[in-house]
Amino acid sequence: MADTKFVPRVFSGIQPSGGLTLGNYLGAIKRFVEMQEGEFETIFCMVDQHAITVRQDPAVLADATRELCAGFMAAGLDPEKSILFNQSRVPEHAQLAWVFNCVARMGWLNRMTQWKDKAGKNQENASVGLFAYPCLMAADILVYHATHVPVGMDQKQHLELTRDIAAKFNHDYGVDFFPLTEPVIGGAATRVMSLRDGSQKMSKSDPSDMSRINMTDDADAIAKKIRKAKTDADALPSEFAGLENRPEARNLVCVYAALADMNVDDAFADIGGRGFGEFKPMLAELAVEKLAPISAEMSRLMRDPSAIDAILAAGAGRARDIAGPILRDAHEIVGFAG
Ligand code: AQP
Repeated sequence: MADTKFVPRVFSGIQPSGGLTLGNYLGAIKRFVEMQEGEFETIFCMVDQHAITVRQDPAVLADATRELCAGFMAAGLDPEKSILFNQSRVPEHAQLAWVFNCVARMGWLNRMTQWKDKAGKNQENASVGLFAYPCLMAADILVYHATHVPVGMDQKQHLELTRDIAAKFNHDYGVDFFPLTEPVIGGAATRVMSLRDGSQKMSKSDPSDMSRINMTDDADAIAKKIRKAKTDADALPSEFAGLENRPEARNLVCVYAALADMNVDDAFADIGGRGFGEFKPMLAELAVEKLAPISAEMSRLMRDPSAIDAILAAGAGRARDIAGPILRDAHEIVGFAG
């Protein structure tokens, strides 16, 4: 049986369902890099099987996967330190997901807000994969016995479901086999909002490009999007508490603090009391300073797609070395012969 003492291990993933956004960077990738430098074994995945739960253009998906890998590395993930790979290369994820489809209950999945948001009023026409997405996500995590998962706030509910699935599996089969994985949600920008609507999450699949900052945007595009970002007429208050009921202003302040590696209260020493005519150029300058080197490195890496493919293939091999024995043990617990 696999070791059930659970070595400290981080898993997280991002879908290659479009270009990376500032939300993905601040909510997830920046945290991945911090955890890579900590005491954890770190595994980061381009979750291409999640991406096809909604329609993807096959001509675009493979390159989007490579670009995501380039984004990971450009932001500081090192394939020598972290395992980087794409999900479809490691069949153990889908195999364990089937077991979890049989553990999770329909009612649990029906309550997922991402399912409700993405399926909308047209649930009959949504894919079965979109509905079962959280079971595959639980398998992504638990097939490595991952103990910690860094994510943005929007994924908190799916992480809770992952714990419910692990607990029910352990209970139903009378084992202590899967860990109850801890979500790691932190930093000043755990939920980066759309630049056009402070009530909506910044998202790669938002039809409006002006709603988001893409990791591949150049300095002019970043400055323009911040200049045109929706705000209100008032100057910034002197402390964070004064931003209640001002979602767009609050969002820009959180982005500023996260980019500056400050907590929001400290950020007010720089920006408190300023009008948007002053604050927006400060934010644009900081965003360009932090994001331009990442974007330039992504472009450089993307010039050699076969090198990225080699990194993904090597990462998949290392991932399978961990996932294979855990899946075999899970199958044995379930009672599969052979
Ligand atoms: N706006 C955000 N603020 C903070 N964190 C965010 N994340 C995504 N958007 C924000 C975090 O990024 C990780 C990867 O997310 P994903 O690509 O797997 O799926 P998602 O959350 O559905 O991201 P998008 O951009 O909204 O993709 P689409 O539009 O394809 O659905 C997660 O850790 C997430 O929390």
